[in-house]
Amino acid sequence: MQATQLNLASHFLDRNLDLGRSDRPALLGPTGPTSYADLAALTNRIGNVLLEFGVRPGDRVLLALSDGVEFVAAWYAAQKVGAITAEVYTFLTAKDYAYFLDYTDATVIIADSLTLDRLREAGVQDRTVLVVGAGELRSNEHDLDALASGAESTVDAVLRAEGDVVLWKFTTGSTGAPKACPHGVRSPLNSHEWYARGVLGLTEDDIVLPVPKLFFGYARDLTALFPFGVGGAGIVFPERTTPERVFALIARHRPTVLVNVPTMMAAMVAHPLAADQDLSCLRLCTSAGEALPPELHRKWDNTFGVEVIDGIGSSEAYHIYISNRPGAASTGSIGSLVPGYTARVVDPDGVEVPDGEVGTLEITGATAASGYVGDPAKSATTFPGGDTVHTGDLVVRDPDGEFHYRGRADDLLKVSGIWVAPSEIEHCLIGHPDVVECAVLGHNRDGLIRPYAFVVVTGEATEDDLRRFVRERLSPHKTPERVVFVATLPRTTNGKLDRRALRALDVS
Ligand code: 3SK
Repeated sequence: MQATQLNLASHFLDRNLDLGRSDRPALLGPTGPTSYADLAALTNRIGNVLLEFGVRPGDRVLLALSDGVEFVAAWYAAQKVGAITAEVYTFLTAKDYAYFLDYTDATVIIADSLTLDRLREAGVQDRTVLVVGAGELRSNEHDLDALASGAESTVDAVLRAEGDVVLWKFTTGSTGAPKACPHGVRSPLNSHEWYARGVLGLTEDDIVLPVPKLFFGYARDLTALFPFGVGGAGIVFPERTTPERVFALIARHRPTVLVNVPTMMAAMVAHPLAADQDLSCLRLCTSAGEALPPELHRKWDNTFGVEVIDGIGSSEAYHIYISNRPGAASTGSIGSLVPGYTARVVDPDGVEVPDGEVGTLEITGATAASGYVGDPAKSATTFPGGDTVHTGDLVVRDPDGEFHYRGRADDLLKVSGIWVAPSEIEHCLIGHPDVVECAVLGHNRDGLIRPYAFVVVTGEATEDDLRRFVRERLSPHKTPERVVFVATLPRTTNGKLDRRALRALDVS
């Protein structure tokens, strides 16, 4: 779908009022449902507040806000007045916030009592801060709830043209500072059509529960954009996501779609009350953000019996571009191309490799970002042009068009002169009944690279047990030289493994 002049708030939110869905729930939150009419009115009120504080088309509005109705309304409000939205995690340090403030150059920040102190420490005195649930405020800070309740409930939508940037999606920064991928209206529109409707088959009967918080585009779109595009509903909750909370939210709201990540799937499966849960309301559970080890997939199937739709996406390509299909999901495969995308699997010289061989995935489609904000050198390698994204992901494509994930190209280890994908060792280890999570890194010992495994276990398994387990299943050079037991694996804010932090652990 090609957009000409369009506003995302009109398209995804307001259109529901014209279609007779005013009273239907758009969001289900801690205090009950919020109808499309109420959400649209709150959006307009906040839009008027943003205009009052001088927000103009193309200005960045930074959301450092807990999940809730206000998050969604503030996001659409910024869209409605033509601003560019950017969202950040609510548990960042002041230093991280300083980075994002500087990088986005946002003049208006929307915060809440959770983030305000750290934003102050980061230095927001020269910017306008609109605070949800305000306490005591400084001269540049304003009570958003009070201002919005006194504002008009209608506001004109600013139409955005095809080349206009309307939102920034941040990369996770597991290998460097987070970078923003700028997107125009076509990215959410096409992704909604191709993935949400085309692959997941979202309808107005769907209720979506996200495991990641809404600052992560994977969750935000699947909770507060894509369901709205069909008149469905999303669930919002401000607390951190835990297995207990996911179980409680499922029991309370009876969602039909669970937007999940492998780490939470592992925690849910390992939970002592897993077998008591009634997940029969779920028609599917998406998995993305990280590779889903086949053994974890099997444990999930055996425990919950809810079909997992594993897929792969990125902020660079906007959302998910390869996915399994409901009713035909397979274990050990990330699925096939989402309609609308084409792919090449290439060697280091950019030459296509035959099906069945490992290569780096290049994905092409009309949801690609235009580059990274402020990083022309990295943009040139990741975005070679023509709506193509060089993903850096290693995959194998089968002759039938199914893709298999083989890890990140820059994670490969050369052990005893042979290339080893850490994911192969990880997938083997997760098959051990005591292993809940694991990650494998290359450790430089006297100039030689050796695989080291970091594991989270529930049972009594020893280092020797786990090394033996791998040795009995994989070739000898893949046996981890050390198995390090950790309480948790370090994660980026988006829940992906933080390899930099893992590398920094003292394993002597
Ligand atoms: O995995 C990701 O990074 C991602 C980013 C944006 C949208 C969807 C996904 C899975």
